[in-house]
Formats: sequence, structure tokens, C-alpha cells
Amino acid sequence: MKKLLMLSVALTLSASPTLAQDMTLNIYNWSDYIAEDTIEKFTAETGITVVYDVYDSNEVLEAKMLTGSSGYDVVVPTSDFLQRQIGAGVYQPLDKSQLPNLVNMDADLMAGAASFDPDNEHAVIYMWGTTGIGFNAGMVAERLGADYEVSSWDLVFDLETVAKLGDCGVSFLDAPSEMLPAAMNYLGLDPRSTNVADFEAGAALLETVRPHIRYFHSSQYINDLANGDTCVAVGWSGDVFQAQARAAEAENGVEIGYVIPSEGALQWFDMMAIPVDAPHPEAAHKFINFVMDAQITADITNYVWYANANAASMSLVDEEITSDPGIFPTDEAKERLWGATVYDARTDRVVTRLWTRVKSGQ
Ligand code: SPD
Repeated sequence: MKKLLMLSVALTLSASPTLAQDMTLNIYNWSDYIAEDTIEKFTAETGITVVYDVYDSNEVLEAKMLTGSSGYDVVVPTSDFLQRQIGAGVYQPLDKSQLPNLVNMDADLMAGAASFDPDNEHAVIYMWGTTGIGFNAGMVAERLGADYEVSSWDLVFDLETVAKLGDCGVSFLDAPSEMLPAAMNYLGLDPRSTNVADFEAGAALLETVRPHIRYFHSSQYINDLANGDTCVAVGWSGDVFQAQARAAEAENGVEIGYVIPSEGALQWFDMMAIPVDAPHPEAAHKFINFVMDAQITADITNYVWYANANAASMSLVDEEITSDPGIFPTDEAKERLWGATVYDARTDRVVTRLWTRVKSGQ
């Protein structure tokens, strides 16, 4: 009897291979980037079990994607990295017939993303944000004076200013394709330039302030800011707001602010895509479609404090978030944002070499 049952299970599985293979889904996403209950809800709705891993750097994701056979079904590269990886044949075209919730997406923002992925063939926007400055209002005021208004990259790139903050802890993202352009922009150069001399100038500025930078890391700053262990972080919008929320929850008296500096900042889009060798492409489509549900996306934004590109979700997002110009920049602030440049292999080598030099401080 047992044998018969096993045989029938085996037959059922082989008769419906897609169903059998699609009961699992391997997701690789940025850390601190999903609501507490998103995965649980997805499994409850679909019966698909999820293995969820995280990273905090596009370079780490890219290395895995270019090596291949990562085992991941859904990954979330930022749009400039996505474009380069599409060029390397890393992603499969989406089957849009499996993505009915695409109608929920904001047409303008998707058109913007299409400049990295024509016709949005391979990816859908997950969340978007800016790279600006998070700061501990009290600690900064103690060192720079109560009247000092944090509004400029001066806070971290002006030597005299940042030197006064060294003791309370300043951190930079470990993201060369964001930090070098920010420094170049501060110097009055085009942040989208791929001119080696411009990168050299940006690196020289970063090396000047390097002695006052406690560390380069792209996720640790959330807790450090929240706990008052550091006072300033060049960071990603939602992460800084998460630090603010954690501090408020801890009632520890730490008050965190976020600014998009007056000189401008990078605006980026993180994109959901399916690797060409994903073991469970059908489940991957189901997940992407699930995230595009208006309520699910709103829940994520309400938890991680990142802007999303789901027009249908907006009325479900907390007003505290939709009205915050640090999360949804004003039209005036949008004028000062720049988009990422896609670096070719040669430029990438220049950036990597300079970044190693900046970080090592030698
Ligand atoms: N904790 C989530 C961080 C997401 C940041 N995305 C990276 C954008 C890079 N330009």
C-alpha cells in the first residue's frame, strides 16, 4: 500500500514538473528592505516556501550573478547595475502574462526605469530612494552649534566641518559608484562623468576627509545611528528613516534627520529581476506579481520607509511617509537629483582602484 502511494506521488510529480519545482523560491534582496509579514503572506497565499537571503552591496550581488548558478530566483539589483548585467545575459525576459499587477505601476517611473532596461523587459521597480545624509540632530548641534543647519554636503566633505564630527562617528557607504560621484558633484564636476580625471578629483576629496571617517559600511549605520553610536552617515533614504523609527521606538532620546543635500543627490531604483538560470521561474513571477499588489507594496513602504513606484498603493501608504520630502522629494528637490551612470568595464576598474585607495587611507 505504501509502495503504491509513493508511486502515485512520484507520478503526480513527474506529470506536473512545474508545480513540483515551484513550491520553493529563493530570494536575494537588500537587508532591511521588506515588511515583517510579506514572506509569510506570500507563503500563505501560494503555498510556496521561501528561502530569503540578504546583501548590502550591488558589487556583492553582481559577483554572484556574473558567476552564475547562484540558485536565486528573484534578485534586486539597482538599475545601473541591472543594465550592465542584462548586457552580460544574466537575466531572463519577464513573462508579462504572469504579471497582471503590472497595471498598478506608475507609468512615468517605469518609463524612467526603461532607460536602463528597454520596455522594462527584464525587471520591475521594487523601491526607490536617494543617497543623502543621515544625522543625529543633538550631537551635530553640540559640535557645530545650535544654529547650524544640515542642508549641504559640507557636513561630510568640508574638511573643517567633518573634522569637528570625527569624535562622534561619521560613516560612509561602501558604495564607490555612489560616493565618488557625490564627491565629484560637491567639487562642481558632473556626477555622471566617466572621465578618469574627475574620478581622481573625487577620490582626492574623499582621501582628504578620510581621517575623520569611522567606517565604510552600507547597513551597519542603521543601528549605529539609532543607538547614538555614530552621529552622521552618508546613507540611503529609507535606511536613515528606519534608524529614526528605531530610535523613537527605543525612546533613547536620539533624534535622527535625513537630508537630500542642497547640491543634489543620487536617485536610484532597485529592480526585481529573475536570473536566467533561476531554478523556479514560475514561482519567481508569482512573487514579483505578489509584491506589485497595492496593499503588499504599501505594507513594505510603510515598514521600510522607502518610496515605491506602485501608483495603486499610494492611498494605502501612511501620510507621514508620502508627505515627507526626504522620502518623496518635492519637485524642486527632484530637479537636483541625478541618475546613475552605467560604468563599462574600464571605468569600473578605475572606480574600484580609487575606492581601494580611499578606503585604505593610504
Ligand atoms: N536597506 C535597503 C537598502 C537599499 C538600497 N538600495 C541601493 C541603492 C543603491 N544605489
